Amino acid sequence: MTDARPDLVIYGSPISPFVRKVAGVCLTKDVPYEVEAINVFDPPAWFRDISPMKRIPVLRDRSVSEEGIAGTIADSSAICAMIEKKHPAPALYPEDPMALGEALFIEEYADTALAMAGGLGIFRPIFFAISKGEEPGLDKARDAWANQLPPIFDVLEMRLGGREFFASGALSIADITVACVLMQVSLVAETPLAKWPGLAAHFAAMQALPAVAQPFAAAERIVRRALPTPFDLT
Ligand SMILES: N[C@@H](CCC(=O)N[C@@H](CS)C(=O)NCC(=O)O)C(=O)O
Repeated sequence: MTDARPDLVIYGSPISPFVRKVAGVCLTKDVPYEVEAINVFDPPAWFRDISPMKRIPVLRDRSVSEEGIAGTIADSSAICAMIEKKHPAPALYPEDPMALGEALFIEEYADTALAMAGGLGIFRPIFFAISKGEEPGLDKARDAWANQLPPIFDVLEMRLGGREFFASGALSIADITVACVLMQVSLVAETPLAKWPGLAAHFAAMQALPAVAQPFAAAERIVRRALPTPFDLT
């Protein structure tokens, strides 16, 4: 009897933009994976061993080990780089050294600055409050939309420079990451980007990619149960 389970397991939840980023990379490369649900705020003891910073996602490659720390990688960026090495086509990391550096910088910028403003500034104050039966933190979210995100959008707009992709003229880890992290805002609020036309076009194109749309749809199904309509933060 053959084992039909995929080698790759993503521990986490599609509500995490970093889980969706890893899923997006797998889908782009047509690599089978499954998501095993972990509540990161109350994880089982074994999960703490494989996630030293108590964060999702963690990847397990069952072809390496089915249990323990062996075969696991914490952090979405490390995970995506590992998947690229194991499944090189289509390449999501530019060959050219400078373009590679640019793509990795945009990935990091989205993972930190954009995730901080959009995730901690907007998604959490709204969704976490609603999930607990509390009033959504709309003042905090409106402040993040009005003050924290515009300078970040300015940077992304400038780096795109009217191009279709952030680096090397092709889809890369940078594009997938920006889209997945920005879509965290879309889960709970409208994301009007008219002031940043290049970013708006990029965002629309990325949202239309099945590899980005499919994990987002899984998150949306969960979020819409508690929040049927995203808020207008303007
Ligand atoms: N740099 C990490 C960030 C992961 C991260 O922050 N994940 C969030 C969920 S979106 C988390 O696990 N948060 C747990 C917590 O805040 O306690 C990565 O890219 O994987």
